[in-house]
Amino acid sequence: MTDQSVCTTCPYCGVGCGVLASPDGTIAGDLAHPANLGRLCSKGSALGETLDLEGRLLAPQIGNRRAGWDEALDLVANRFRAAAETHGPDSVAFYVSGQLLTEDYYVANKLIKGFIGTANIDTNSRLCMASSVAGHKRAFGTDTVPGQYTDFETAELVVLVGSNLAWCHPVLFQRLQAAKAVRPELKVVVIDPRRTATSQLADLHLGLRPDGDAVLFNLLLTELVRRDLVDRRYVAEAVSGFDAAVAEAERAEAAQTGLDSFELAQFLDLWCRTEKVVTLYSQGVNQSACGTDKVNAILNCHLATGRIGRPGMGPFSMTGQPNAMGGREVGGLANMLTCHLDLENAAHRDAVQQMWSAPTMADKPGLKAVELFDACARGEIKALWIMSTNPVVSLPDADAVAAAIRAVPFTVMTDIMADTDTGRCVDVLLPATGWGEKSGTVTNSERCISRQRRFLPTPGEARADWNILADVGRRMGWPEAFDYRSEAEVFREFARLSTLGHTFGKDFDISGLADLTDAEYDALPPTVWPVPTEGPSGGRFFADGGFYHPDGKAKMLPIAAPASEAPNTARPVRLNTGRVRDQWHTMTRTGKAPRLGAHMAEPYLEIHPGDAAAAGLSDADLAKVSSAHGSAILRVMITDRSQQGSVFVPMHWTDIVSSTGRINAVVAPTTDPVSGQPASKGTAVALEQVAAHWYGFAVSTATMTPTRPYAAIARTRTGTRAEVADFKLPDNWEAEARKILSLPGGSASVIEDSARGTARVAIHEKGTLTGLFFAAATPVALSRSHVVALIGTAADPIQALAGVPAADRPDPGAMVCACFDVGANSLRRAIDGGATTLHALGVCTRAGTNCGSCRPELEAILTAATAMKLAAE
Ligand SMILES: Nc1nc2c(c(=O)[nH]1)N[C@H]1C(S)=C(S)[C@@H](COP(=O)(O)OP(=O)(O)OC[C@H]3O[C@@H](n4cnc5c(=O)[nH]c(N)nc54)[C@H](O)[C@@H]3O)O[C@H]1N2
Ligand SMILES: Nc1nc2c(c(=O)[nH]1)N[C@H]1C(S)=C(S)[C@@H](COP(=O)(O)OP(=O)(O)OC[C@H]3O[C@@H](n4cnc5c(=O)[nH]c(N)nc54)[C@H](O)[C@@H]3O)O[C@H]1N2
Ligand code: SF4
Ligand SMILES: [Mo]
Repeated sequence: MTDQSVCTTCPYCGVGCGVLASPDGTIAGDLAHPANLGRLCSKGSALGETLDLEGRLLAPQIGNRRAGWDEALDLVANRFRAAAETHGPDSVAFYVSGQLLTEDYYVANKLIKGFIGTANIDTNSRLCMASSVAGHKRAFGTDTVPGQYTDFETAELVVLVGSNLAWCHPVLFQRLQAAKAVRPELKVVVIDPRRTATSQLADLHLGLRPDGDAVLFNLLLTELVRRDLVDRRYVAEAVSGFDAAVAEAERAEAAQTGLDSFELAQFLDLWCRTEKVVTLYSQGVNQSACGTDKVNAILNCHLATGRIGRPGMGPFSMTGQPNAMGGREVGGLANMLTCHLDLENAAHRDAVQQMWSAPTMADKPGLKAVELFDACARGEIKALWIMSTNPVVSLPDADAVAAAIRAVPFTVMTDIMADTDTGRCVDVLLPATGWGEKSGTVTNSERCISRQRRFLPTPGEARADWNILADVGRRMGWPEAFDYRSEAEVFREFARLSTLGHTFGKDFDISGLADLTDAEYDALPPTVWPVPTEGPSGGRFFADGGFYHPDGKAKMLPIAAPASEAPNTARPVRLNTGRVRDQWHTMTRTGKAPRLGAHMAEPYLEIHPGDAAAAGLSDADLAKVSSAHGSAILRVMITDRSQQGSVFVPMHWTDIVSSTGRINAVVAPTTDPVSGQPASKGTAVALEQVAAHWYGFAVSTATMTPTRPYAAIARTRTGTRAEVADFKLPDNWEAEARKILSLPGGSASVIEDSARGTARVAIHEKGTLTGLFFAAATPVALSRSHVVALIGTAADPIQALAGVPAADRPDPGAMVCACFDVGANSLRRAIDGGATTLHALGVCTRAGTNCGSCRPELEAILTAATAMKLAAE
């Protein structure tokens, strides 16, 4: 690292890894950070490729014109004040994000709940953690994750429910993998309807029926009772509701899980006879119409056995975003107050109001995300401010969300990027400083508060989110309450407020940090809360009870099986959605990094061979996926990783990079009745083949945009690449290619074969190949990585149009290792050459030797190659 490197925290997932970052873009893992001990995944390692200013929003914009800050903020303050005065405070709303820093989040909450006087602030955490929050509160009386990351390493059994940890929390996955390598007796069970990179590590993969989780854990509860494994003392002293929970669980029917009796028995037996068990869960649990029930079904089993809060055991809700946890601390959700206090408790409200010297105080829960945008559509919201989230891509029924935003008379968005799907729908854009340019704190999944520190200059006129919010607060008429000069001041105020947590017997207390000097705040090391003024800090919760319901006990809840859905003949397939390894949500940042774009370069539909046959789909076809809400067109990827009846589509593609890949246009806005969290993993859809007239692949030194009925753009090291398809033949292939490639200049070489319906165009300028375009009547079959590598070189255009690598340039194949650009073909060649272990592959090709995110895929390739060899012998 350079001398200028700064210790900061990764802006992506809830693992919350420590990063050493330099202004020149050099990035390394922080050996001293307890979350990662020096490791970084592919996204973290590629952070340096995302820091350029291309596409950034660098000045406020009103409509399409650039404006000064004074004009923009006066407008925002006036319109919000006017809306609240004319239509009441509930006509105003904020929609914020688990990617805001705690300081930003705190100021947003204070402004709207204490000063504007409405709780109409919800966050994208509603789409993410709401069911866990609700489940925790129902069971523990508080929203608290009891355990620590080290529990994974000391457990004897780790059960991952609805979590693709290998791709979504890769560094924690690596810690688990390393622990298992040292202690092979550590067993791992993965519960997920589809096989994933995570199941590669599993001793047992339970491909249960979607939403079969609550029934599965009910079966476990009854098995624990049957085997007399209930911790009677713990239950008597610390738990209520045991009998009712068990009585309901006894109604569970094994058939509802869709598992065969042998694998079910294996799981029950493992869990029952292993004291040290951690059950980690994520969006396969939360994002469901019965998500909160799933959470409580899991918590019930840990409570009944007292396996909670002790080293190596406990339930563990994995947070998604870097500050999902911090948002919960400041009370970011519409039904929460700051510092784990209750919005509906008058004493709590009064105490906060007094500390804030606030003129008013929201006294009833506000609208939850999906309801909030429904209210926008009905005309009930007159002024809306969206910060650090891209709801036109990430909320279900997303086309309706876009229309709802457009229906609000005054809308503002604070973002770092100039052109986003949501930004296209709003009136005012305010430029925020991004990661590396701003400073504050985030809290990760294990309650560890870490500093994000500035190491880059402020670009253009951008300002920190807390600073923009505070300025609007001052302009709305509250100069003293929002008179912050630094993020440290905001943090101290928040820490001071958390003494109220202590006063009211809540667990969230960081009052021990209330007197940090600016220098101490700058130097704050990773710190696990609670941090009270006196007494021990950090640690686990609930080993000896001490819950936060009025009786001090935890509650076990009776969990009924979800009602079975009637078969839907018009839309017979269930749409499951989620993440890919190398993209972050709506791609505004990871989409910039060439090495991250290569892993999965277009939106796809993972489908079982049986479903594909039923829908008449072949590999690499285009398929239209439609629901009652909308449709998307995606590339077909046939695989038995998906179970029959259920397809998987990644959530990341937007209108900025694709014409038809924004999958939330299809997802139904069904929500969990308790938490209000959308069921993003279970929409009924129909599938049909889309027969395009021609299919194409294009690579260019220019920035291409998605202009054809099917198009998906990804970054490359020399420009962009695109997959395209259209329903009509162009009059002239060269003109068509130039339009797609965005290359009006240079000379063209064209090879057309109208009999076979193929056309190939190379554009070259001054001896350099600037664009290549391949079109065919069927999906173009050629090595993408080979073609991509030719752009910007002096390769002969006609030879390049052959599309096949010359003997001296072997085709690397689909990219697997993002750090060293190692493709599947290169790996297979190395295996054929005798590299039959992960280590040997690393020595031969370097694959998997940097961030390690691709190791599960390397193992899968090794296993498949070994199986092929065995079959051949
Ligand atoms: N690479 C990458 N990493 C990320 C993110 C990202 O965008 N990209 N985002 C971060 C965020 S905010 C979050 S919330 C996390 C999410 O992290 P995860 O929850 O691990 O990720 P998902 O892919 O959304 O879903 C996990 C799995 O749930 C399964 N699933 C679907 N239905 C069911 C079901 O009924 N039961 C069970 N048991 N499983 C089911 C899916 O098949 C999927 O494999 O990832 C974080 N990390
Ligand atoms: N179908 C389906 N939908 C889903 C999910 C799913 O699994 N399936 N998962 C859901 C989940 S768990 C989540 S968390 C959401 C995530 O969905 P979003 O929150 O909508 O996704 P992001 O792309 O992370 O959006 C962050 C935005 O903030 C901007 N930004 C980055 N840094 C800053 C900053 O410092 N300040 C400001 N003001 N802006 C900044 C980025 O450019 C980007 O526009 O998606 C949800 N939607
Ligand atoms: S696991 Fe990867 S994305 Fe998550 S915090 Fe660590 S480096 Fe960042
Ligand atoms: Mo999330």
